[in-house]
Amino acid sequence: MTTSHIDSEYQASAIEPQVQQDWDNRKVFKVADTVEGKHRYILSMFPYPSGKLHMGHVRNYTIGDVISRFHRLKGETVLQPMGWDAFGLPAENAAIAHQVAPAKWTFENIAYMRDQLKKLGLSVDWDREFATCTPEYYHWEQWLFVQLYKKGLIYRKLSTVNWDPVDQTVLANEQVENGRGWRSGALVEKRDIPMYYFRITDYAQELLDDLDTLKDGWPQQVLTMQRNWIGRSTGMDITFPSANPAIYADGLTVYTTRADTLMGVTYVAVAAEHPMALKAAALQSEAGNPELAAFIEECRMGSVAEADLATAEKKGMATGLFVKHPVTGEDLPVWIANYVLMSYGSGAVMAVPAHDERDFEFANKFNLPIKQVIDAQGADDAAYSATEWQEWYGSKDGKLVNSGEFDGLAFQAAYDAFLAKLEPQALANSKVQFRLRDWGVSRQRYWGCPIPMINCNSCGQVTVPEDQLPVVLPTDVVPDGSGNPLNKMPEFYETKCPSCGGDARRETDTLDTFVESSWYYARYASPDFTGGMVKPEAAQSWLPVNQYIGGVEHAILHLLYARFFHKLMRDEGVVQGNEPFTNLLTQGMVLADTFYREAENGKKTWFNPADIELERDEKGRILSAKYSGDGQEVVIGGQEKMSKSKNNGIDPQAIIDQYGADTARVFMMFAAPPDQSLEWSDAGVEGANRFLKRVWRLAAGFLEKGNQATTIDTANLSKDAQDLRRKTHETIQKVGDDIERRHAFNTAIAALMELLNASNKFEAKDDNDAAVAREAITTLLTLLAPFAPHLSQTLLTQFGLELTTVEFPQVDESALTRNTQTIVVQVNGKLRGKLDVAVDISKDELLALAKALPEVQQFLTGPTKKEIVVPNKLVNLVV
Ligand code: ANZ
Ligand code: ZN
Repeated sequence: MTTSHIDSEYQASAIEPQVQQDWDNRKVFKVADTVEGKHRYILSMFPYPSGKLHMGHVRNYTIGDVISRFHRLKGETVLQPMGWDAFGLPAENAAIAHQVAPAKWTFENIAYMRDQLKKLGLSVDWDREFATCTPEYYHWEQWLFVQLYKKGLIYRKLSTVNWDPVDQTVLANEQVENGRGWRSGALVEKRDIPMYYFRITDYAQELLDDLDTLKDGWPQQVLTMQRNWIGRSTGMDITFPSANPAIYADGLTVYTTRADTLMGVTYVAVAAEHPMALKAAALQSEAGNPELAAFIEECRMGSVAEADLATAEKKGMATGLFVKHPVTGEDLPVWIANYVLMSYGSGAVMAVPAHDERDFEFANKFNLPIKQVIDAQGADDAAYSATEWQEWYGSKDGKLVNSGEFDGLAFQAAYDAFLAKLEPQALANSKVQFRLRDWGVSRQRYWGCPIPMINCNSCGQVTVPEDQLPVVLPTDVVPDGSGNPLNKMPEFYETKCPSCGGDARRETDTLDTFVESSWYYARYASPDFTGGMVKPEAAQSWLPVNQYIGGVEHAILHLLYARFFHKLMRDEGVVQGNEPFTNLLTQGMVLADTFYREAENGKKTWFNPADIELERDEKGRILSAKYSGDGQEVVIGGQEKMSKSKNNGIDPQAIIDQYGADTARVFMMFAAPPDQSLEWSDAGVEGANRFLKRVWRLAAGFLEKGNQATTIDTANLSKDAQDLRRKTHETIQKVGDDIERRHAFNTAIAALMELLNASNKFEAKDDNDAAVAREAITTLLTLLAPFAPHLSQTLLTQFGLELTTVEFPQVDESALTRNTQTIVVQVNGKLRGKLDVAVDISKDELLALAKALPEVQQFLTGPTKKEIVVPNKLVNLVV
């Protein structure tokens, strides 16, 4: 059965290209758009074509590949696709830096990275590959946009952006550094421009509720992050009637989750953009007081990020207007405060400085009254202080005080009582509020999916007719950084209004790139389909994704948007089911050592681990580190996430070139459980490589001997052969469970290492033994295949097995049971001998054998007085 001679030593560089070529030639990982029988869809988050692979990619794609290959061994049809998240800002930045069109840059990167991915040995159906920047893909994104716009699920409204007045361009938040444009250095301004929004808030409740259906398949932590982001809160809208109806007729409505503190309100605060603030500013400006208007402008210029607002220094100004307390009728001043967001609730808060930390800080700063209305119960009888904030002031546990008729009520009773009093006067109603905001998708950028809208002076916004889709993005454009180049291309924007036929202007904004990554998983089911987003039979066959794998940095936005899109597509009749990803695995970070030198001025220079020579003691502990460039010492900075800023990224290509993909894969899977941080270690990589070399030698050594026996006569196995068989079948059981149920790839590999050791120790003395050894080795190679597929395939071929058709081995239950056992024989409690006997031996037989042992007989000086048998363990003869 041995088909050809193989090298006695493992040579990854010799076998990996051959095996990969074989997969390509035979298209062994190709699947059809429709499938019958057991099947599974495994997806690792697709990469952005940044230039080259990093270790995070390698880890992500290896995990997905191990799971895919495992299920293929189990006889299932597995879809594992790969593609490119190809629109986005880095391509435009590269264009500006190197005068190259984003399309060209992107496709060159894709070509390079595709080659790298292939070298990793992924079992991907490459015929399904696509890049999201192609019209064939974004055509259907535009189609969906049009449907949603017509349904009212997309709308247009003014919103504030960062504007760089020198580059004449909109900046993303991360392009603003200390209030200045990252390229021009100009002071950034705020501008209001029209943007398109997806009405994701319409789905807020469903997005929240359906998290419950994912509780067995998703990490708890990710579910919590999604829940918090959606941020459902229940509270009350309370209206404070105007005290100056001549100036401002409507009252002021606030949203509160602490209606119980109503009697403690000492002022109300509105956001700078609130109509009441604007009204007051206009009035004062007319009267020759421009301060309020100036203050509003100052607030508008500040950061729009919510996190910044919460921690920023409290700023405020009185509007000069008043409202009436809805219960007492008392006049309360209306302030503008920078901690109130226009986009949450009603853009106004009832301030209760005694029980809310932000109000407390604000009241102290501006000398506003503070009135305690909740007692200090549960706070060790500590007294309330009007000058120092205590954590428990914000607590809901306590009874009302200083609240007149409401005194003594607890939270819920107080809520009910205020509602009962104010609702009949139309001054209050219960309200459910979500933190989630509608999703603004317009980007004033070139390298993105064109928004399929036309602006007509007479008709307003008109959708591009479906038969004119896709709106194709021109690809031969090199942006220069001064605004969106599409705005300078009449050949792109000049068009006719589909509605009135008059001259009109095509929308030049493009979509947020999160839109492309929100539905790519569905497109993979039928990537070439020209009749819609997904072919119905393909969606039916492959969706939802059974196992999704990716970084925890996508735990909130990407996953939320993809979940939202699945529901949008479902409601459009494109897909079925409510959720796109049944199971989610979030992989941990890849860490590596950091090394640096610190200059006099404290500035650190970081050295790449590849350029560092380590000196170790005999136990392998690092004594010192030297930069190979100058032989001088550097400081050891400890393990950190691989990043450009710490210069501690290790290039996967270098590892693959030196050791091969199988070593890189085995190291990554062995070094840590997939959801934990993985510490890069050269020693670990070498260890993985040694393991594979030993597997190779074991197999090559066996083949060398040329024994062809395959039939195991289980009734006549030596003790050693029985032990090896038991180990083989225990390993099958453990590896299967570790991969499938626990995703504990590291312990699966550890079990394979044990099987290797047991096989190495075993010496075959006859054909039966050789058949047992063959079984152990082919099992080892098969179980190793998900991790080291090139090595496995190459060696299995030598055993007459074909990896792409071989099946995951069956556990032989009978091999797991121990047939023989070792029994200790004592005389008068002292160990005198040992017996290997069948497990089902009778008591009489065992005693007879024990007494017959020569090393025992010499101590049996007379007839035995007592004969003690502890089953499966020992015999004690007392004389
Ligand atoms: C009075 C009060 C007293 C409040 C107290 C809190 C504690 P969540 O739970 O996140 O929904 N709020 C309402 N609208 C706001 C806005 N536009 N900008 C900033 N803050 C706003 O938060 C609801 C609470 O946040 C509300 O309850 C309100 O302050 C504040 F001891 O009302 B509370
Ligand atoms: Zn028109």
